[in-house]
Amino acid sequence: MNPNKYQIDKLSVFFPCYNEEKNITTTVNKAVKVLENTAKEWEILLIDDGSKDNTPQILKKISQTNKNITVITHNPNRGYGAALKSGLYNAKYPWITFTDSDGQFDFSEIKKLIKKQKATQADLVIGFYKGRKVALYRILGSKLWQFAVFFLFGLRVKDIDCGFKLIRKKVIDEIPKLESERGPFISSELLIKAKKSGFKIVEIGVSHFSRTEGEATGTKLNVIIAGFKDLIRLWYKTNFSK
Ligand SMILES: Nc1nc2c(ncn2[C@@H]2O[C@H](COP(=O)(O)OP(=O)(O)O)[C@@H](O)[C@H]2O)c(=O)[nH]1
Ligand SMILES: [Mg+2]
Repeated sequence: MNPNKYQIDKLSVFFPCYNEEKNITTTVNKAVKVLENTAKEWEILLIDDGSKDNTPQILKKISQTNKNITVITHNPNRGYGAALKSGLYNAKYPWITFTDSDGQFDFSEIKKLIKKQKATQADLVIGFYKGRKVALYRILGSKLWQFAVFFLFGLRVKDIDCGFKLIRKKVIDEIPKLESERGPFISSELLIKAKKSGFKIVEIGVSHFSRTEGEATGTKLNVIIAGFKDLIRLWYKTNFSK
């Protein structure tokens, strides 16, 4: 085996999963294939966030096939932000990456993110969508959200909530504790806190595909309201409390 084939020494990968029985096996199999040729040492954390379908049983089986794969379970469901926090705070290696478990991203593009990190020495390499495969109203909603984050926090990125990122673990260890649970604010919160702590963020285009199986939850009203509450809470804390 050629030891120089690897692009990175140690990498933690995690996938947030909510009712992904039809997608998760393919997602993990693809990721393992990529990791075997990309990282010398790696782990995959599968975060089951109180799924109501067969996801828990499937995750258990997958984790029994490979000692590098672990399942973290929330019961009941806490939300996307909470799932991301479980992944970020339980990852053990110096670099952490995550993406969706529903097949909407191509995990092999992690190689591009690693290359970009090496070229720029960034602390966070964050994706932006090269053509996001969701309905137009969702793209407009995201742009509005992105403007609110720019207006309130001065953070300007191409896609505030693109679900593919590579992060130095040091960022997670050093920024103030992440608080978002239910809503989509977690991605903004992470970037706002990382930028404020002086970490370098660079962006890279990633492919996006339509969801072919399962259901998206990001457009539910309670999820959107929770996101706005988190946004206002952090803005208030940043500006008015010590
Ligand atoms: N843990 C957790 N993951 C979720 C939740 N909702 C969605 N996800 C996962 O987060 C990823 C993105 O969710 P999705 O609903 O497809 O959002 P979209 O791609 O923006 O439409 C997928 O991998 C989902 O399984 C949730 O409540 N908890
Ligand atoms: Mg999705």
